Amino acid sequence: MAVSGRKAGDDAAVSGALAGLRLRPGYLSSEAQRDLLARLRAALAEAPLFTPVMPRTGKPFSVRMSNLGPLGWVSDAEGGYRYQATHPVTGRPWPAIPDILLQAWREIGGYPAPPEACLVNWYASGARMGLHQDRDEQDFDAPVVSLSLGDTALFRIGGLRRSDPTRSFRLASGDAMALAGDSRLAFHGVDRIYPGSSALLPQGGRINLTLRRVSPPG
Ligand code: MD3
Ligand code: FE
Repeated sequence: MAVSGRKAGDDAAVSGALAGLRLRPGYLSSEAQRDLLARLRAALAEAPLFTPVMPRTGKPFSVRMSNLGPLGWVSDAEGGYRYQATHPVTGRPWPAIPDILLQAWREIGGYPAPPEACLVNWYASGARMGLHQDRDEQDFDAPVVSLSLGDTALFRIGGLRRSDPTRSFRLASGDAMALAGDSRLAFHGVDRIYPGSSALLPQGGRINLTLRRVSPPG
């Protein structure tokens, strides 16, 4: 297991689900982080952050989102969670995934087909993401590759059932993570953001990028 600091009391359900988790602290240099941020700002000018809402209830997420690539993840009260080729507000196609992210997918993901979607999550200091599974994709054999920018987050991951025990660790600016195998369907979420923990974003906050395959290759 690539996560260090395992404690007594971690049970088999959690360590099993974490078997496919690979954490790469400091994967992006400061220069690479600034370069990626500049590309993201340009992309977000074309595809502005939107506020997804939960299916049926219409309750808004505290995280704002956008996407890059041929497909993007969206959610609204009527249509629910889904991937689509266009921005829900502008109706335009999503901007391309920058090379630096495609390179991260190749280096960390180890999957023979390119990502189809890159979800951009933007957290203000009070934003969080409740425990959930990512199961809106048709290809669970492909990994999810995550990159973090800006303020540090407290990330939590459990097992394949919501009731399984969880463990938590921090994700800092420049950290990368690949989720494959059992970890691909593990429950996970973000409990909090640590304001002022990074100087990358002048206004504070955190950006998480997740590269995903939606459909099986071929
Ligand atoms: C574990 N994002 O976008 S990144 C998400 O920090 C999401 O914004 C969190 O959960 C964030 O769905 C966590 C790490 C991550 C991403 C995808 C996963 C962990 C995952 C998919 C399956 C299991
Ligand atoms: Fe998720």
